[in-house]
Amino acid sequence: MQQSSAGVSYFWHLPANASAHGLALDNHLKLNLWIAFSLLALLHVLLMVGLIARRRAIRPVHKLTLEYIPLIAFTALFGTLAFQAQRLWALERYTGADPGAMQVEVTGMQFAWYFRYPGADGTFGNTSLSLIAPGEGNPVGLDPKDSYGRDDIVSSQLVLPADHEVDLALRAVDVIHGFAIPELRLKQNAVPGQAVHVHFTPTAPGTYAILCTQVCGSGHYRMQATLRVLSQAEFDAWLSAEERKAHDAAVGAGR
Ligand SMILES: [Cu+2]
Repeated sequence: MQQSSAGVSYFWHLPANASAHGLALDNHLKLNLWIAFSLLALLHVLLMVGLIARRRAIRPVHKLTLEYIPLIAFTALFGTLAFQAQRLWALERYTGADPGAMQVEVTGMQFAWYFRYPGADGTFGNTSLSLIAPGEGNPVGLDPKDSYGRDDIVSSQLVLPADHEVDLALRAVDVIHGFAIPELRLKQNAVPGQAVHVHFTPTAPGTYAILCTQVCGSGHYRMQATLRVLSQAEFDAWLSAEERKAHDAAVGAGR
């Protein structure tokens, strides 16, 4: 379908895809819409034929033709579509993350998103709900006694390298929030008490809005963050700068 200069398909009203898995989902969505549209048109034609035929009092159609054959055909059609959708979304996004995928933890709270990277040691430090204090620079509740947490990087922006798989662990500390990035064809609830993993590969460098898609309270409308997808070299430079900041903060706090 024709794309505008901003990358929006006018016919389908979809934002330009920026993930490795997005094209297959877009194609499946379009296939579903074409099938629904075709069936709508076909059933209207059949309705008209039925109305005209009844007036002419032709012989009745056999029950097998009228009921069972369409029933079996629709069951097979929608069963196949549902099975394919389940494979594309539930199976591919939630299982089988690459062992080398980058680990990032996402925390949703009324009304902000925070992103945590494990730092140079590759291990997340412990967190505790009782230690959460956004006003004091500890929005995810990092435990200062845990040495693994000393190099953890906490950011209000999600920054990722292009063409590298990322494994997100979604958390929520108060109510259910909806983590959504339309350009990455990604949407998953963050549920208190759970760490929901979803993995994907961003492909197009750029800046994208991260939205909350669950009405989570009076400030829901402003619960937004930004995803920046960078080249690998730019990402490495950003990560080094953040690691230095985290180290200086830990030294300053006497950790
Ligand atoms: Cu929210």
